[in-house]
Amino acid sequence: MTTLSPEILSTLEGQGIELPSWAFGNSGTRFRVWTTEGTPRDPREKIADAAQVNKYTALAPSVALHIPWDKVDDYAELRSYAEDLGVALGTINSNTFQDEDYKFGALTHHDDRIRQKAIDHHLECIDIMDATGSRDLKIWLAEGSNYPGQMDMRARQDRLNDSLQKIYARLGDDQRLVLEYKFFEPSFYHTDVPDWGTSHAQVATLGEKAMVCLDTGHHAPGTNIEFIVMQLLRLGKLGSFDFNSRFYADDDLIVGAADPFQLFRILFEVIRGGGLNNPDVAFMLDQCHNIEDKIPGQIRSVLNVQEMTARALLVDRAALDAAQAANDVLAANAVFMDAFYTDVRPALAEWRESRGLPADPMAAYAASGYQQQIVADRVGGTQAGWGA
Ligand code: AOS
Ligand code: ZN
Ligand code: ZN
Repeated sequence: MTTLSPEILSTLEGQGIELPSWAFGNSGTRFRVWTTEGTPRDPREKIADAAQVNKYTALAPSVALHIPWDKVDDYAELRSYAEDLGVALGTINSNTFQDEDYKFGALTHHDDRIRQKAIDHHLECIDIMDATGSRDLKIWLAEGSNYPGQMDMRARQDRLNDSLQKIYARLGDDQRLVLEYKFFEPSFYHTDVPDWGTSHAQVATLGEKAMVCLDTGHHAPGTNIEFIVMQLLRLGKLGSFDFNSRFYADDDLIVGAADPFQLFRILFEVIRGGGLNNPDVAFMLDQCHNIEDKIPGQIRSVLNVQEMTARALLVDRAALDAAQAANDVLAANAVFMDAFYTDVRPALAEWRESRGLPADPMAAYAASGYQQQIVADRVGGTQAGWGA
């Protein structure tokens, strides 16, 4: 059995991956939102489910909220509810994609009233961050156009920058703003923040509390995502990850499910660039579980990240450096692949047990009866879902 060194194990012990509250709600595609029994009916139940993931893995110490989906009257109360369950409230995600006013833009809109409304929504999100103790405001914008000529793309960049300046000015000393990019959808001709270069160009003008958020599902097929990871780390501007996996577009499937090797390559560059267990680089999941049970879906996801992190930590750096310096193409590639092909699952299971965690968190959750309990308990009321 492959063993993991004490250094690797202590690095893994420091790993934390934030869970999205919306992963516990119902979700779907453009064609249908699927419902599952036992789905949370309010933000507290989502947090309770997220705490289960942490209970069985010790990998998920915080939960990201989405406003308005997770709107409550008393955020301080929600914070202590979460803390009692052993999790913190994390990133606050704004939402400018479901209000009719934002049909033609929000932070980029040419109508000052609508643009101010979108800015105010972000200021409200920062007020919420003050109450929840959250550090990060994550902004993903669904803005763009569908037809050439429809919009003045240049003016929209200028208005976006002005809006972001106003939001940035409201951040506290220990708070940050992360700007997520996505190459298409829901707009199909142009998107106002389509790529890391645009996100970087915008946040670079704001200041050091503004960073780029990289969602692994937001790139064109074939994009070398690990190169972007390397570059943003090099520039000190990689603020956070939204991890998920995709076969086609923004599929939001379980991270590491579609392409474990890509996840390994990304994590290798994170380690190379000093981004692992670095508070400046937040690890989050941005996923939906349309057809599988949501809590085990999230458990599987954080375990996948842990497993690929362990494999990436196994890369023999000295041997890799030597092979690279000697231009030994095949040796360098072999060092890399040896680590990727190493099965670390038995070593991780043994290590978990040594820390009082279940060797197999998936099996332990399934045996716990929690799933049956929430199915029985959560009848009536409206199930939370994507957009509710
Ligand atoms: C949308 O495609 C993005 O990935 C965002 O991170 C979004 O805020 C999230 O999916 C919740 O809606
Ligand atoms: Zn995302
Ligand atoms: Zn997305």
